[in-house]
Parts: sequence; C-alpha cells; structure tokens
Amino acid sequence: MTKFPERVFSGVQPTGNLHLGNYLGAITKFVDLQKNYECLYCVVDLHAITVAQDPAKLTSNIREVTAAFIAAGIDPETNIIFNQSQVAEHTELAWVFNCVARMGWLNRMTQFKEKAGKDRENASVGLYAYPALMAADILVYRATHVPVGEDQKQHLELARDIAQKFNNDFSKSIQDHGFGDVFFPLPEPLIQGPATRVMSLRDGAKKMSKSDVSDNSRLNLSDDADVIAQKVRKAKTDSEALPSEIEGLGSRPEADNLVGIFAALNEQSKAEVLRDFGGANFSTFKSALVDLAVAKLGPIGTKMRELQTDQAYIDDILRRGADRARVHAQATMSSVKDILGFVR
Ligand code: AQP
Repeated sequence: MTKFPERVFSGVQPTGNLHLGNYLGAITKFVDLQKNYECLYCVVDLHAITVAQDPAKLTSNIREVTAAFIAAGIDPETNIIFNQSQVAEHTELAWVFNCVARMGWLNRMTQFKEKAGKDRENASVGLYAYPALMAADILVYRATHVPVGEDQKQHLELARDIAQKFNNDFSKSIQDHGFGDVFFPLPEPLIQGPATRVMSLRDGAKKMSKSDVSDNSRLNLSDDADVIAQKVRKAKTDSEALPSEIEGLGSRPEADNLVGIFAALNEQSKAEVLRDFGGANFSTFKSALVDLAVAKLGPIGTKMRELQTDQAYIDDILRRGADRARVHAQATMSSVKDILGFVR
C-alpha cells in the first residue's frame, strides 16, 4: 500500500468576526501540530466568495486571518501560510473533483442546506460545490491530517470519498504512470478536545458563528478585555449551581458550553474544571472565566492589531507562502493531468 508523508492542511475563511470557536476548534490545533508535522495553513478566500463579500472588507479580512494565525503562534517560516486564490491549482483540481463527486453526495451536505436556507434557488453554484473545492484544497497537497471543528466533519468525509473514488476510477492509469496503488491519501480529520463545537453565548443550541447577527453571541479574537468581560457576564446560563460530575451537564447546554470553553482555554478536561468549580454559582465561575479568557485572548488581539498595521509584512508572508505552496500543488496537478490522460 502506498505510504504518504504525513502532512497537515487546514483553512479558515476570511469572512470577518474571527471568534473563539475558530480559535479553539481550529487555530489552537494548528499551533500544536506545527511541532510534529509539515503544515500548510490557508486563508480560504475562494470559499468566502460563495456568499456575497464586499471587496475592500474581504481584503482586510484576509489580512486579519493571517494576523490571527501568526498572533496565535503559528510560525510563518517553518509552516506555509498563504491565501487560496494565489495558488490556481486549488480551483483546477476542484474542477476535476466536480467531475468525480456525485450529485447525491453533495445533496446530503447539511452546511449547504443551512446556509442556502429556504431560498435555495438563489444560492450560488459555488456554495453548492464548496465541498469539492475543500477536497481539492486538502488533496492538492496530498495532506494526510486535517484539524477542523466538528462542523466540518461531513465535508472531510466527502473529501475522503472523492479521494477514494478518484483512486478507484483511475487505478490502472495511476499504476501505469508509476504512482503506486493509490494516488491520493484518505485525509484524516483531527477533531479533538473539549471545544470542538463552541456554541453561541446567547443560545446553547446554536454554533458560535461569524455570521450571527448578535455580536454578543461570540467572543471575537479582536475583542478587548472590557468587551470580553461584558460578553461573558451576559452569557446565557440557567439558575442552578455547576455540577461536580460531567453527567450533570447533560441537559444544560449553556453550562456545558461555558465549562468546555474554560477547559479548552485552560488546557484541562471538563471533568477537571468541574472538580474545581462543582457547586459554584455562575457569577463565581464567570468571573474566573473572564480572567482566563482575557489572559489567553487579550495578548492575541493585541498582537493581531499590531501585525495588521504592517500590511506589507502580512502580504509578503502570503506571497512567499503561496510560492512555496505552489511547488507542491503544481507537482500534484501535473501528475493528475497524466493520470487523467491530458496532453501537457
Ligand atoms: N463554533 C465553532 N466551534 C468549533 N470550531 C469551529 N469552527 C467554526 N466555528 C466553530 C472551525 O473553525 C475553522 C474555520 O471555520 P471557517 O471560517 O472556515 O468556517 P465556518 O465553519 O463556516 O465558520 P463560522 O464561524 O461558522 O462562519 P459562518 O458564520 O460564516 O458560517 C473550521 O475548522 C471550523 O470547523
């Protein structure tokens, strides 16, 4: 069986309001993985335009996500940080994958259903085809590991299905060209820890999201200490004290969410948090959470603001990252063209 070198790829959309969910579900994992893997971290601007974007705002959002990566601790020299639209091979492979993926597979994607809502006829074709582009983002680097939040699990499964179908459909050509048994690895999702799905601070049944109209529903990475304190204090809770055992969180989604956030920020398990706070009321727990969130997020926000004042520095990182990423992507695309039978 073909053995692939271990490589990490993941992306974040530059759609504004980068929040605690993006940070705990994805960016902190990116930081940890750089110790042991070759990593590519991408600002997925082509995904952002699947819904309407203001061009000037998009430019600043691309720089903001880049600044967040660096401020959170990702080293742009040892890892590759870049924006998707600078490496044309993502879209080239996405077209191939549009022809590999089946309509029935895409019809099952819950994110499309949620984002298109009732007005499905008016959703962009890009929003529908989004998961095929996401598969191309990962597989153009033949990445083996993909750190994401829980909400991206279904898209990752689709990427694996696409890789497998490509490997099966073209198995003879793959072997004839000397690429071994299979050409693409089946990328593994890395979805771990106590905050893989951070929920809204206003509604424990809704995911914390950039597009939520209520800014109080999320902690933005750009929020200062006062805003963090205000939002945590206003976060919806119930009237009971915190339980001492994890089972006690079962029917209490808002309490479960805040305990999960505390655990992830403090690098603990939820059980450890409840050992310390079981029996405490929410005002005590929220005060501790404010201190922790300000201590962890405050320096990141400050560093992000500082980095964003130097656009030339950010743009240079993205350009150099894209140059490095393109080397891998072009090699994959050349092989894919041979496998498909294109003349080049
Ligand atoms: N609430 C969340 N909890 C944990 N992880 C999350 N992620 C997003 N929301 C949460 C993870 O963050 C990474 C980047 O996400 P994205 O920017 O590509 O897109 P998204 O999932 O669509 O993010 P939002 O915030 O929910 O944006 P909108 O409101 O525009 O849809 C991914 O790994 C994601 O899993």
